[in-house]
Amino acid sequence: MYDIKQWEHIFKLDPAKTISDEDLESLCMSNTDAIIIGGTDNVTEDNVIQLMSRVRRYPLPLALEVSNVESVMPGFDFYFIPTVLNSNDVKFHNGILLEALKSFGHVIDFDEVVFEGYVVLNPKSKVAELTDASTDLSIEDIEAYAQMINDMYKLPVMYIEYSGTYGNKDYVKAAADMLTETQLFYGGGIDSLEAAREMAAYADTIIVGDVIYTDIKQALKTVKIKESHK
Ligand code: 1GP
Repeated sequence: MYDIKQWEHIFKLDPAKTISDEDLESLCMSNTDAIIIGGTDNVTEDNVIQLMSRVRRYPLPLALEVSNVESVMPGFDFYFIPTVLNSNDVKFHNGILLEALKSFGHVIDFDEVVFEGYVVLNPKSKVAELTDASTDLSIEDIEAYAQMINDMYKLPVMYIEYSGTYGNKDYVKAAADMLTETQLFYGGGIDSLEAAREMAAYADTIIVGDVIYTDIKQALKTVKIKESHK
């Protein structure tokens, strides 16, 4: 069984975007710890199943980050379930989840389910717009969210999400300093090894997305954070 706690680096693939076999192979054969399939827009049963079967040729853990109930399917090692704590819409806290549990609660293997406490911080990102997130947060807000996630909800993962833009490392550090049990994920705008190193100094796990589609070489270089840790 895979141990998520050990993961330092993850590539996140968007099923709505196109990737060549060659690029996919180089990502899967890099030293990354896992692949997540997930996106905000146009995630369908069709494009998820296609990408899943392509990634499954390679021997690394594969997770689905669930964005809608329609595109959930068996065959993944893990199911990452976001709850967006700074969303103003209860649907993105537990509303979608309630519907999903009513339909599928009896068949879910909860050993494969990882609940992620999201804090969305880029106001221009699709995820912030979709979830109506309050992104204008102070360091004190971040610390309180970290405490909420670590000490009260006791979620396994806190995800600081700057999707599409590089974040404020002081915020990532503030969260990291509060967490004692919860694993800290950081994602957003990592487009070089330097950026990856900077965030990996605070976050337990960094997530690299967009740059895969704009500069595959730089994307691959981000995996080198793992060498410097050992
Ligand atoms: C998106 O956190 C991930 O959900 C990664 O962000 O696409 O900006 O790399 P980027």
